[in-house]
Amino acid sequence: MRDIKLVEVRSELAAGTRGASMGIDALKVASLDKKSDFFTRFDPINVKDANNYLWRENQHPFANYIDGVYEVLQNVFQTIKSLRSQQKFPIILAGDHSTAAGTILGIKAAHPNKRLGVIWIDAHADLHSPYTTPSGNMHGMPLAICLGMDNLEQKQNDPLPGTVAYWKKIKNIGGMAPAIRPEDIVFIGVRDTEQPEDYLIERYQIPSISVETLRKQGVSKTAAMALEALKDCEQVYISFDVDSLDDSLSKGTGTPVPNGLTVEEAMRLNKALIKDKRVCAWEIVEVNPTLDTENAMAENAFAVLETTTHSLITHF
Ligand code: NNH
Ligand code: MN
Ligand code: MN
Ligand code: MN
Repeated sequence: MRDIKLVEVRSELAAGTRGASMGIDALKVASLDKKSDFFTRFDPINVKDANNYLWRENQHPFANYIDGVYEVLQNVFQTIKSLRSQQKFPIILAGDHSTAAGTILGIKAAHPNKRLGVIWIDAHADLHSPYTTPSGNMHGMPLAICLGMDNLEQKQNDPLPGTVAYWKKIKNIGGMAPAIRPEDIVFIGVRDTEQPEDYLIERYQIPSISVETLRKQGVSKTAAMALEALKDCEQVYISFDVDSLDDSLSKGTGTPVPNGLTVEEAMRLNKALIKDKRVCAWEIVEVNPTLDTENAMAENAFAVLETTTHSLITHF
């Protein structure tokens, strides 16, 4: 039996378009429309956001609202560290993807001696730092935070000293940086990267399973491959960014990308992955209903959330 705890983080600051904080409530609307009892089964924890920063001027080019993002990541970190210390299984519903760094750092802090692997299902690699970001949006940075990597070899930007100070503080949340090693990441569905990210993927040989490969070899083999690549890890975290789905299904996410997964593929993939006993947390992010028509992305994402949770409950 897994002791599931639902965690809600209405994060928003690290995305480039507004509205991701409403993604969680859009998932709830989708569940009501489907007459699902999902949200009656869990008593969620609400992690405090810092969305009030949106009404201030951004002080940090190349790491937008990093002062507010730091606050949110601290809060996520504390929550996840505490849940993992009590052996609970967090299912995290978040707005922008920067929260994944708080989750990973929290998992690591609860069990510092257990090597942690990450399965990153996303159209993007989220390996940027303030020195390489093309947009300044920190949802493109969570893996660099956990790896403690600035990637100065590929430097494109000159962040302000105040920004650099916050970046150092963020990487050091929990005080045990780096929380993960590059060889302990597996990408699935990544298809929209920038040159500085390609450099890191190539340099550290980070496995990246394309949508095409997944389709060719099938979902079960793909899940097995991903888990096998993390065979030296004692715990595994799965991060599901809904922009891994194909952009023809819905435009309800900040950065939709063509040639992505079908909902069916995403459901089967997550369902298979979560059956590994080392998996200790699962996260779904980046639903933005303000960019959508008829809540299509939330409906797709809710199907993935419900199926994955069901697989977790029935398997253990
Ligand atoms: N790599 C781009 C950037 O840093 C896009 C990141 N957007 C995401 N990541 N949604 O998952 O701006
Ligand atoms: Mn992402
Ligand atoms: Mn993405
Ligand atoms: Mn390996």
